[in-house]
Amino acid sequence: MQKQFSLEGKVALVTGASYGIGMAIAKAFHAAGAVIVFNDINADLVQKGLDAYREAGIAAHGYVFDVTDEEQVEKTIAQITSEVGVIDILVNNAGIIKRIPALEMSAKDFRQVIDIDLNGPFIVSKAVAPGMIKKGGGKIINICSMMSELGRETVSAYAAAKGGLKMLTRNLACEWAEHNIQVNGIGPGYIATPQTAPLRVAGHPFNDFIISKTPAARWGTTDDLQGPAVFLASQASDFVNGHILYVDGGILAYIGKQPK
Ligand code: NAP
Ligand code: GCO
Repeated sequence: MQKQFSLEGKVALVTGASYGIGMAIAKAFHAAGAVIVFNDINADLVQKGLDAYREAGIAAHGYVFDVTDEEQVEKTIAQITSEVGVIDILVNNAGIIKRIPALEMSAKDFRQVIDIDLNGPFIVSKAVAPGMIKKGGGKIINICSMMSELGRETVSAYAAAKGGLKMLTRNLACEWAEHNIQVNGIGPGYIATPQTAPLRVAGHPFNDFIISKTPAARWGTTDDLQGPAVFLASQASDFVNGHILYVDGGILAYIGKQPK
C-alpha cells in the first residue's frame, strides 16, 4: 500500500510555491519521494523559496515565470524538461484574489484575476501535457476553492475564476484520460496563509464568521492539504478523474449552526 502513495522517481512542478499552500504541497511531495520544481513570478520570490526549501533539506529547482505568459511558460517548461526531466505531476497553485465589491471592481481587475487563476492553469497544463502524453501518463491537480461552489460579497472575479477552474478540471480530465493523465482538483476551505491574513485579524468579524461556518470550528492549515495532494499525485488515484476533493473541515456539508 505504501507504494500506492509513493512519488519516487517523479518530477513535480508546483506553481506559485515560494510559500503558502504551494510550498506545503511541494514539501509533502518531496517526503513522498518526488523531485521538486517550483516557480514564482519574480526572482526574489524564487530565491526566498529556494532558501526555505534548502533549510528544509530539499534541493528544489526554482524558475521565474508568469503563469499567464504563454511564451515564458512554454520556454521554461522546455528548460525544466531538459534540466530536470519530464514533468510527471503538475499542481496549478499560483493564484491571486482581489476583494472588491462588484460595483466598484474595474474590468481590468476582474480580467487580471481570471487571467492568473483560470487562464494560467490552462496555459501551464497545455504546455506540460505533451510531455506527459509522450511518457505514458501524468497527474494534474488544480487548486480550486470554496468559491468553486459558493459566492460571497467582494470576490466575484475570484469565484468566477475558481468556478471556471472546476469545469476546466473536469473538461481536461475528459480530454486527457485516454493518455492516462488524471486531472483533478483540491478545494481548500479557509486556510491560514498570507492570502487570508487580512481576514484572520483577531476580532475581525470574518474570523468568527468562518469559524461558525466550519463544522471543524477552526481555520485549516497548509498541512491539512498535504495528504490529499499526495493522494491525487500518486497511483492511489489512478482511477480518479475530474474530481474536486474539498478539504474544508465540512463547510460545504453544513447548513449552519442552529440559533440557540
Ligand atoms: P498566496 O499565499 O497568495 O500564494 C500564491 C502564490 O502564487 C504566491 O507566491 C504568488 O506570488 C504566486 N503568483 C501569483 N500570481 C502569479 C503568476 N502570475 N505567476 C506565478 N506565480 C504567481 O496564496 P495561498 O493562500 O498559498 O493559495 C495558493 C492557491 O490556493 C491559490 O490558487 C488560492 O486561490 C488557493 N486557495 C487558497 C485558500 C486559502 O484559504 N488560503 C483557500 C482555497 C484556495 P506573489 O507573492 O507575487 O503574489
Ligand atoms: C475569501 C477567501 C477565500 C479563500 C478560499 C476559500 O476572501 O473568501 O480568500 O476565497 O481564499 O478561496 O476556499
